Amino acid sequence: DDPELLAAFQARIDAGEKIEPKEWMPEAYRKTLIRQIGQHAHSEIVGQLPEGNWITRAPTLERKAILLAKVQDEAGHGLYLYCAAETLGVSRDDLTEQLLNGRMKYSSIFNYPTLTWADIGAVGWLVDGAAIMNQVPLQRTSFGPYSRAMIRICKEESFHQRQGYDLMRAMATGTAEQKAMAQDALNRFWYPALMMFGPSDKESIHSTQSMAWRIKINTNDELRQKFVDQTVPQAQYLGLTIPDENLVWNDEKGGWDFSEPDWSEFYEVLKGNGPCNTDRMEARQKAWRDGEWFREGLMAHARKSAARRVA
Ligand code: FAQ
Repeated sequence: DDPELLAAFQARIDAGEKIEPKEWMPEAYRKTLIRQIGQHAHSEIVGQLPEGNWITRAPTLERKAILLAKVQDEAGHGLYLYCAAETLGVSRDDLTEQLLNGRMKYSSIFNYPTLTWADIGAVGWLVDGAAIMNQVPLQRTSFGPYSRAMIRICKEESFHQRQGYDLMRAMATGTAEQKAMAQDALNRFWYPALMMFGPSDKESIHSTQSMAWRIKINTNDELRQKFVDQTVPQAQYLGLTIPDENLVWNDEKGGWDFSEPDWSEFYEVLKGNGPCNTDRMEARQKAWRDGEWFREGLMAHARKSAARRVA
């Protein structure tokens, strides 16, 4: 890339301007955005699976309607994000193919199973809670279409987080058995939720460049710390215990000290060796195969309508 163009581009970023799809951008900026937005879109789509698993078994009609609406919202988020990625010159089919052949990732968190109904509460409270912590700053990301998608997504995401917390509250104030289920869900989801923010800053390969381009606004560790600080009092209010013996308030930094997740587990999950990686990919492969006749039908219909307009 021409150094003058690069300098002018960086100056626009530093001035807080939004970059729009048809404007000049460095190839590496475009590639980073496709990677991040694409992964984010795939996460929303794959993220429907752990919760979809409980729609038929929700304990009341009200909880079922809420869960159904939430899972539908996630599909919508995936679609906004695929549209944002498409403005960078990549097609949705291409992105889907890259997910299905393992060249693109989705969030590690969705490779963990939802074993009990309390897990649905833990997903809303912790997984959506972590997602919002990461996505609120992304509303100010430098690429216009991504930033606008984030504004809409964050509104829905905060409803998701609250429904999760409300479900946990119902469980935690229920029978002793229900409270134990809530605690067990917290125990299993705590560290995987911390991993959602990505590796520690020392290990994060993309952070420095992505922050210089304002694709990312905060480092992985900054957001993880904010998430812990927000979540500890919420757990205390529920009367649940965060599964970390090293959790202690640090007056000096004005935040909680906490244990790092087991990073070797994180990298194993990324390599495809998490508890549900195979199931999740098989479910997506099947959905793609099962949808083939429908995609073909839509294309045939589009061709016919176009021909009719010409005639
Ligand atoms: N899982 O250098 P960094 C949701 C990869 S929320 C898998 O730090 P970066 C809502 C990373 O891609 C979840 N891979 O990377 C919902 C890179 O590998 P690569 C989705 C991860 O990009 C709730 C390598 O590790 N949210 O879906 C993870 O600067 C409930 C090195 O890492 C977003 O995607 C991980 N957790 O920072 C839906 C938010 N962490 O690509 C349904 C947007 C890192 O070179 C139900 N994304 N890696 O092969 C971001 O903010 C960033 O991409 C980070 C990672 C922070 C995730």
